[in-house]
Amino acid sequence: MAKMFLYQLLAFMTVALALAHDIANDALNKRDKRNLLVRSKRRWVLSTFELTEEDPGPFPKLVTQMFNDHMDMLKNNRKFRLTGNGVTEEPLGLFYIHEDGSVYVTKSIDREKYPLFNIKFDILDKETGIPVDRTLAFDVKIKDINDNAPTFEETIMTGEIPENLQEGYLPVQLKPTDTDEENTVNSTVSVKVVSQTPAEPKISVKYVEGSKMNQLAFTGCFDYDKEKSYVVEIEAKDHGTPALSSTATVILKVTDSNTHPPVFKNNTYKTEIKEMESDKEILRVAVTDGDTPNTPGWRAVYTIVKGNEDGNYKIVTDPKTNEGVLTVIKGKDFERTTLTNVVIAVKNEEPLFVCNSGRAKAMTASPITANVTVKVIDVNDPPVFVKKVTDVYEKGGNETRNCAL
Ligand SMILES: *[C@@H]1O[C@H](CO)[C@@H](O)[C@H](O)[C@H]1NC(C)=O
Ligand SMILES: *[C@@H]1O[C@H](CO)[C@@H](O)[C@H](O)[C@H]1NC(C)=O
Ligand SMILES: *[C@@H]1O[C@H](CO)[C@@H](O)[C@H](O)[C@H]1NC(C)=O
Ligand SMILES: CC(=O)N[C@H]1CO[C@H](CO)[C@@H](O)[C@@H]1O
Repeated sequence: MAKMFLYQLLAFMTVALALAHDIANDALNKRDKRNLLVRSKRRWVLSTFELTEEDPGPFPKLVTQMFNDHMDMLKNNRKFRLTGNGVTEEPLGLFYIHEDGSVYVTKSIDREKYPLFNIKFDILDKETGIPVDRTLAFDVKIKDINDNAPTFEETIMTGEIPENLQEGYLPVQLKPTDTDEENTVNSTVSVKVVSQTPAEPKISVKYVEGSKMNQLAFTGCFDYDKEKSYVVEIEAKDHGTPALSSTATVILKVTDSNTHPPVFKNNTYKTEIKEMESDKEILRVAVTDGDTPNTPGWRAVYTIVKGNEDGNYKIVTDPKTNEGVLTVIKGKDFERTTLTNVVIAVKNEEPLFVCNSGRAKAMTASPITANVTVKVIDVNDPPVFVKKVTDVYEKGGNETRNCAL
């Protein structure tokens, strides 16, 4: 095959030369033609030879036999020379040529390190060392075998997942790589979960369309109160024969979400205010919450849902104690009210999350309320009124009385 190609090539070269130098050629002898060829900068790739990587030998091993029509005239005054990758360039001395034109390889080659060698080939005058023909070249392509297992970027990966994560993807991307030849079965990798502890919710590997990437996914819901951490063993396996594989461990840490609503310590409270009193704290209400303290699922948000139609009160959260602080902001008139029922409600900053038979649901739960009875105490003789003495005359009468209202 290589031999035939070379003959065709030489024929072509001769034609090309004849066209380029048709006038000069008549005057040139064969030797001059050869010099012309040598001077040319152009190189010809004769052919590509294939060697399989990690060949066990024995070495040296014959790669190919070089032919040249000048060989017939050699009469032992010519010699061959190889230069280039694997000969005079790294890795040195991998290939050599015997004086009969046979090219040998001296040891096994790792394709993942050296996938291709470009080697130049000259015929020299044995005495002067001057090339007697133009430089030719050939490639040695190293054929892949499945000698690399796919590997994950890290053998131990960690991820944090909020307890209230809706089923679907987990924030763990899996990007295994396989250094065997691209776009072949030897570097095509499948990823799967081989084990997980605890077993629920079920964790799997899902291919993300478009991103050409695998990601962990799950069905069901996590429960921080039951399990706070998961250990997932994953495997990457290539499609070679036999297939090679490797594993990695993913540790998932579950973080608490709002799965417990706040509950008032008391359902009813009593408090009092003095008539017309304002900007005064009148009650503190406390809640208990099963979620992790100082998280949005634990922090309470209080509101007044009833009894504040006139805007007399406000309720805020004490950031230190998580208590609800009820304050009267506008004095109440005794004439109108003596007992008020104020209904306060509480929820958490984060919506309540409930998992019903393995299905996550963000709940809009009915508000949790408590009743506060506010008693407005009548304050006698407020100083402002003492001064305001008014004369009142009895209609139709001639008697004058002083009345303090
Ligand atoms: C994959 O590797 C095997 C040897 O393990 C080899 O025979 C085969 O040619 C390679 N496949 C491809 C497509 O390179
Ligand atoms: C609050 O008072 C209302 C009547 O005004 C009553 O129906 C409700 O049960 C009370 N709530 C609590 C928590 O005591
Ligand atoms: C809450 O209720 C308990 C009894 O359940 C009682 O001892 C306590 O005084 C009450 N606190 C308030 C602020 O009403
Ligand atoms: C001016 C006037 O009408 N005076 C009368 C006030 O009332 C007394 C009785 O309570 C009468 O005797 C006065 O004549």
